[in-house]
This record gives sequence, C-alpha cells and structure tokens, in this order.
Amino acid sequence: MTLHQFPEGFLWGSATASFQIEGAATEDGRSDSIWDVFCRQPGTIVNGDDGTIACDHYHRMPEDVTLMRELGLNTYRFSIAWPRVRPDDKEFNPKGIDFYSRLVDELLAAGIRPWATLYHWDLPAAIDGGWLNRDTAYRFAEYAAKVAEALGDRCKDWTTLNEPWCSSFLSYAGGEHAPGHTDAAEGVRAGHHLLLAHGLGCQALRATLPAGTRVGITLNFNLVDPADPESVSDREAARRIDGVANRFFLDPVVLGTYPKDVVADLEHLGLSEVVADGDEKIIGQPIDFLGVNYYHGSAVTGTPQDGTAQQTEANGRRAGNPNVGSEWVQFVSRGLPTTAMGWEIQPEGLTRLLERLHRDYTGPAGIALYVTENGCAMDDVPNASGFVDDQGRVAYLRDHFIAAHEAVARGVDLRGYFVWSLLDNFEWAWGYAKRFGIVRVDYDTLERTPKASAAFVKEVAAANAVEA
Ligand code: IFM
Repeated sequence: MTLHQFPEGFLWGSATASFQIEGAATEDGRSDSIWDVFCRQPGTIVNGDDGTIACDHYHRMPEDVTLMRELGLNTYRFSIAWPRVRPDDKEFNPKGIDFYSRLVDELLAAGIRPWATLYHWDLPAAIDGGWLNRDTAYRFAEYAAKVAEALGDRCKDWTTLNEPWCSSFLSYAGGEHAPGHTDAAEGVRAGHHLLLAHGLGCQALRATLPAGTRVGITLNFNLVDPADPESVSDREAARRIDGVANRFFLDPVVLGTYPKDVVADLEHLGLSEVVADGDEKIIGQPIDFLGVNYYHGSAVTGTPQDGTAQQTEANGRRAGNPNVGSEWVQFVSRGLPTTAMGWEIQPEGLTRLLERLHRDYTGPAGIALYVTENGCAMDDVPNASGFVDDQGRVAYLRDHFIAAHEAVARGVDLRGYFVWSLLDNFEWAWGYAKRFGIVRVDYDTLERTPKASAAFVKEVAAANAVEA
C-alpha cells in the first residue's frame, strides 16, 4: 500500500453549475436563459427534461452546504446564473444577487472557501444574438463587475468562464448544446466573443475586487493522441483537434495570441474577420490560476474509417460537428473501459496534460493549476434505502487522484481538486439520464443520499492523501 500525500494547503472540493442544480426557474425575478428556451424545443434533451426543478438547490441551499461540511470539503465551486442577476438583460435584480450572497455566507460559516464561476452556459435569452454578437462580451463585463461588487468582500476566487469550447463550438457548430446551431463559422465567431468576454471580464473584476482576490478561467481539455503515431495523417489529425479543442482557447488566454497554425486552419471560417485590433491583448490579461476540466483523452485518425465520434452524440442527435474546420477527423476507440457517457477512462492522460500545461503554459507565467472538474457518470443502482455502492466511481476517482499526485510529484504546481459533481444533476442534452454525483438525488422526492464515493472523497480530503 502506497500513500500519496498531497502538499499542505491542497484544496479538496466539489463543483456544480447553476442551471444544472438550482431549479426555481421563474422565481424571484429570474428570466429565461438560452437553455430554458433550448429545452422547450422538441428532441433536444433526452426524455424532454428541463431545468425547471433540477435538484431544487435554490430552496435547499443550506442543506447542501451542510452536506459539503459533513464531507469535510474545504472549497466549493459554484456558478452564478446571469439571468437571475440581470433578468431579461435589463435592470440588475437584488433578489437574484442576494441568493449568491447568502450562499457565500453559508459557505464561509461552514468553513468552506467559495469559488465563483460567472458563466457556466446560462446566457440570458434576451441578449440579442447571443455569443454571435460582439456586444455580449461587453454585457458580460458589466455583469461581472456587478457581481464582484456584491460578493468580492467575501469571495476570493473568481472564474470568468467555464469551458468556452462547449459554449461556442459544441453549441453553435455541434448543435448539441443551446442554442443548437450547426454552423462552423458561427462556432468560431462565438468562440472569439467568449474569449473577449473573458478578457473584458478579467479587467472588470480586477477593477472591482479588493486586493487578495484571484481571477482565472476554466477550460476543458481533450488530450489528443494520433491513433497511429507513425502515421503522418493521424499526427496531422491530432494537431488539428488539439488546435481547436485546446490551443484555440489556451494560447490567447495564457500567451496572448492565437496559434498560427490554428489561424490558418480556420481562415476560411472567418476568424481574422472577427478578431479586431487589440482583442488578443485584452484576452491575454494576466490570470492567477487556470482551471483544468479533464474527463478523458482521445485517439484520432486522418484516415477515413468507421470512427467513434465520442463528443458529439446525445439523444441520437448529431446534426453538426464541433470540430470546426477539421470535421474530417475521426475519433477512434482504443478499447479502454468507458463510463456511462461512453468516455474512455484514461487517468494517465491527466498526468500528461497537467505536465504539458505546467511546462508550456502556466509554469513560466507563474499561474497556479487546479483540477476544477473531474468525475464520471456511472449506471448507479440504489438499494432499498437509496444508497449507491458506486465502487466504479470510487476506482475512477482514486486513479485520477493518483494521476494528479503523480503530476505534483513531477513538479507541477497543482493546488486543488474539485470533483464533478456534488449532486446528480441536469446533464445538459442528456437531461437527468446521466448521474455524475457523489451524492444521489432522488428526482421524485429530491432527497439526497451520499454514495460510497462521497465517503471515499471525505476520507481523501481528511487525510489530504490517497492510498493505492
Ligand atoms: O456536466 C458537465 C459540466 O457542466 C461541464 N463539464 C463536464 C460535465 C460533465 O459532462
């Protein structure tokens, strides 16, 4: 038995997102987000599910904070619903802001460090043109400043965006997420405007927040390997997907410039037309931390065959392709075990990813790394009292904690780990059909029951170590 001890002060937390857990969709002045609208369109979400009730966290927030305290978590990453704070893109709404203010107070009273994310995809539906409209980036900065003004005295960690790849390429080109468009050029346009929103949001946060607060962004990474490392076309396929999945976002944020090869790959989709003079400088604002969301890597090939398009299927609906400009690339199964999402389980990929980020990006710039999401959907089977003995999830988490520890042992400046997710919740196009929680939610009674994985996370957080 080996004990993998994490550095002193390492953070252990869980993560959630407003639309996925809050419910109370029309309460206290909240208006529609693009996800409310998308859910109403037939065929978009498995079983026709929506976020109207979700986990009812809006009403059960104190109970959920108690749950986290009982699990010994020392931080909590939550997101703020823009349409609660500025409904219909009109006046700011004190009741909406008050909910998050109470959440922050409740967390602090429980000894849990609040970690706010400003945008986890629930854009107010009233914003004209959504992320296709450059002005939305400026609206985001106004919203960021308002929230920072209200919570900045107590909340010290601020994330601008969660996974802009999803809210641009998957949403405007892949068609799988709201607003469900299937146009590659729109994906590129939305991607740039989201990055601009990040830069403008950073500026607004820095101008508003007191000293001692930290600002960053969370990106989702796909560690892409060529199916055959000897094949020139597979290596080219890997470069292309690494470009649009990772470097399109990472390079402007950390290095202040889009990567040249990706600019060339996307030229026909109008990237240079949407990037105004000075935009890259705005996007490349200094950040204090980079949030890393890691679920799996991928093997790709440039040779036509029957590949498995792992990221694009939901609800049997695959109208578009999020791999903008590189739609010809195929994803190949490596025969690894998979989660209930069909995602291959690849813990060593986390070590490699963190090492690469530290070496090529964050280390030289003195930016701290955090795993801001990692976890898995499994086919949970509750017993008569609602308990789930989810040993598959325990094994998944253990292996990924060990992989993260390995990165730390190799010198990576990794400072914390947030498990996705605290609760089973609304898994976007999959509705409630996929369960990621370490706590089970009974969607009939809304009762919460910690799973075996919750006890495991509690043990790891208490020891600040994982045993293998
Ligand atoms: O549920 C999502 C989350 O909203 C963003 N990252 C991936 C998770 C699992 O798909």
